[in-house]
Order: sequence, then C-alpha cells, then structure tokens
Amino acid sequence: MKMLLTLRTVHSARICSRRLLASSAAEEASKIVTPNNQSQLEINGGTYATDSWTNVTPKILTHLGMNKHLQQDHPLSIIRQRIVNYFYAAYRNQRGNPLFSVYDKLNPVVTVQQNFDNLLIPSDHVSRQKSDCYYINEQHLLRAHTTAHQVELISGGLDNFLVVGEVYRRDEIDSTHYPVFHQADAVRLVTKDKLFERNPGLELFEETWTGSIANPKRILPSSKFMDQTKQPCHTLEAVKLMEHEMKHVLVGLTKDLFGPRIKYRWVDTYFPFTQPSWELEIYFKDNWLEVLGCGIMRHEILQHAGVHQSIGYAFGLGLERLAMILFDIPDIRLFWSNDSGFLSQFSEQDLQKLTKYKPISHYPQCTNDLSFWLPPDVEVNEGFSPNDFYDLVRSVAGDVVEQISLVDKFKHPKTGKSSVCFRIVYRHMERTMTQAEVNEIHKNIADASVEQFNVQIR
Ligand code: FA5
Ligand code: MG
Repeated sequence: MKMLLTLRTVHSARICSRRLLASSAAEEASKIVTPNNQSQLEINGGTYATDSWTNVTPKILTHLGMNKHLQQDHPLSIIRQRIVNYFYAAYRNQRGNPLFSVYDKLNPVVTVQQNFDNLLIPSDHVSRQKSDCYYINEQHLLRAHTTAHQVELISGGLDNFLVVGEVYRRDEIDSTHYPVFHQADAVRLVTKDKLFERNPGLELFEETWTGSIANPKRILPSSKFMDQTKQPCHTLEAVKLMEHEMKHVLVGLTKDLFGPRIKYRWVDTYFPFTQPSWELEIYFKDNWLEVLGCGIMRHEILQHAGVHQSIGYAFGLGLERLAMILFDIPDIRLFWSNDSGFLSQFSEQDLQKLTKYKPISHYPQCTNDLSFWLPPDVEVNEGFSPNDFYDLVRSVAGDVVEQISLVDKFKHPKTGKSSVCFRIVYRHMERTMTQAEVNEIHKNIADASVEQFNVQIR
C-alpha cells in the first residue's frame, strides 16, 4: 500500500496546493514538440494557434474522445453510474424526479479563465504552471479538473448538477499515476427557503454584510490565514447546515460504494474556490486514502455567475482511485487497455455486483537506466523539468513504460555540469518484451532526449 500513500502525498500538492511558487526558469525551458511542429492545432473541431505555452503532446491528444467513462461495461463507466444513481436517489423533487442533471460529454478543451480565473485560483498558484498542465496555448488547456465547468453551468441556470469527464495533469509515471484520469464534480445550490424550511427565521447572509464584495478577484492569502469556520458573508447557521447536508450525502455515497462499515475521516484543507474546505479519507489496507475534496462554494463565484440568493456546496472526486479499490485493479494503465481479457471481466448488468479483477498473467519487467549531462548552466528544475522528460518518454515509448524515476543527480565539481540518471521500467501489459525490443525503445528515448533537451548521454 506504499503506492497509495505516495499517491496521496504527491497529489495533495495539486489543485489544492498551499505552496505558492513564482514561475521558474524551468518553465521557460519546457518546450515539447507539438504534433509535427505545427503552428496550429486542430482539437475537437477547434483550431488553436500554438505559442510558447504549447506543451500538449500528440500522445496526450489521442486520449480526447476516448470517453472510457461512457464505454459500456468499463469499470469507470460502472463507477460513474453508481455515483449518478446515488445522487438521483438522494435528491428528488416533489414529483419524485431526480434533482441533479448530469454532464458527461463536455469538451475537455477549456480556457484559462474556466480552469482557473473563474474559480479564483490566484495567478501565481502552483497548479497553473506549465510543468503541471497540458497547455494548447496561453489561453487554452486540457482541463486539469472537472471543476472547470462549474461557472458556465451555474450561469446557465443550473443549481444541482454533476460533471463527469477525463482530466489532464502532467505527472510522473507509475502504477497509480497516469496523466489522464477521470473526475466527477458536483454543485448543489440552495436558497434560504429551502435550507431553512423548518427554521424560517434564519438567514443565509450576515445582517452586517453589504451584499457586495469589495474586491472579488483578490488573491486570497494562503490557507493558514483562511478562516476555516466560514466566509464573512455567510451566517454560521447556513454554513453549518450546508456542511452537515454535504457531509451526510458524501458519507452516504462512500458507504454505498464501500459498504456500511467503511472507516472514514474528514480532514480540513484549502481550495481557492471553497471555504471552508475538507477532504474525505477512507481507511483502506492499513492506510488513509484521500477520495475527494469538497467545501462551501466561495460566494464571489456565485455572484459572478449571477446567483445572489443561494449558498452552495461543491465536491470533486477521482474515479480511478475508487475503481482501483472496488475492483482490485492493480495498475492505472489497465483502464486504457483494449484487451478483451481485461474488458470482458466487468459488466454493468448488475451495478450492485462488482466483480474483482483477476490478473490475466504476469509478464516480466525490464529495467534500463539512462544517464546524461545537462547543458551548461542547466540544472534539475532550473532549465530542465523532469516532467518534460516524462512526457518525452511517454511520447516515444507509449504505455510500455511502467515507471520512471529520477534515481541520481550529481554536479561535477570542476566543470559545474549537472548529470541526471533516470531509471525506466518497461513492461508490456499483454505480453513479454524481449531485451532487444526494450533496448531499441531505450535508444530512441536517448536520441530524442539529445535532440530535445540538448543533453549529452553518458
Ligand atoms: C481538485 O481537483 C478539486 N477540483 C476538487 C474540488 C472540487 C474541491 C470542488 C472542492 C470543490 P484534487 O486535485 O485534490 O482537487 O483532486 C480531487 C480528487 O481527484 C482527489 O481527491 C482524488 O480522488 C482525485 N485525484 C487527484 N489526483 C489524482 C491522480 N493523479 N490520480 C487519481 N486520482 C486523482
Ligand atoms: Mg487533493
């Protein structure tokens, strides 16, 4: 279970990061070859001019439209349906119809405004960095979270909805990390009449609050200065009732998925778009594992979307993480497999009956190291970003790379040049690879590194 722990530590620094980082020289240096060095990219029917921000790779773009979360009998589709059905049942209107609507085919190409600005993510927040996102150009990127669609849907008049889709984040490679994974996000807005149905004297907003927020797009200080009790505009009663409802529903979902005896805990956290904010963790195989982030929506976001008389909660969760536990799927890359030996194991006939994954067979790994000198004056994270190297490896070798790790860094005392060593573990999901075959791929990675990063192989 070490893997799952790693996964939590690494990812707690993403969208919810407390670290604020100025852009570094590493960003300037990250240049990934765009498909065929085009100056324009055609993506999902849109045409985008490339610029110095462009870092999407052809390999990453192949994931658009795969819609694994909608593929019949796919484990991600089964999880999606379980979540949707739970919400359909949990919230109904007077006629007995589901209150929530579901958006699961929204275009993953979004603007910087949708992914960050609309959600009040500070302009120097670490999650905006080129080294963390797949940018199409300075204004467009592949969404890094499904929360990117929140404001457009609220502006369109919706008040109870779920968004499901794949998200894209630049990352290292191992059995629990893949640069494309799936999220489900939800928003629920309620008015005073609804929230205080049984306590009509209570108010959503503080009497002393003027109704306007002086500087709504101001950059909030980091979390330790953020009041985890409530936003200044809200009354404590409103926040507490919303918190109670949200936590009740999310614990209900967790029990629906993992059984009534699942151990869980709430952990205070920080997101730029919610206040207060929490993460829900479940106890699984001797470790606490984060399954979702949630909170009371920042009122400025609602105001910008034209909603003035409601309070809302929102959450976002990862589908792979749930599916890996529920189906006992050991490797995140399996979700992209087209092997019938994998796909035929799951069925959505009976959504309550989840079958455990049975490994088809075990194929041996092949491990090769690659060491090179960085160009003069370039160092790790100062002119050379390991994430750029991971992308290059993925572009050249595809899914036969199981894991890459930076095993050694070293600075020559005389020349001042830096050397790095990466360990690449190769393993095919469906067959044994020969050493000759691995060597050839490894050589191609070395050649591409020389070309792209101007390094010298040792
Ligand atoms: C977010 O993405 C926020 N947008 C969630 C949110 C929405 C908070 C609305 C508040 C309101 P975070 O980066 O922590 O936060 O990811 C949310 C969830 O996605 C995690 O709890 C986890 O379940 C899943 N997740 C994140 N990174 C990965 C990953 N690399 N692999 C698998 N699942 C991941
Ligand atoms: Mg998180």
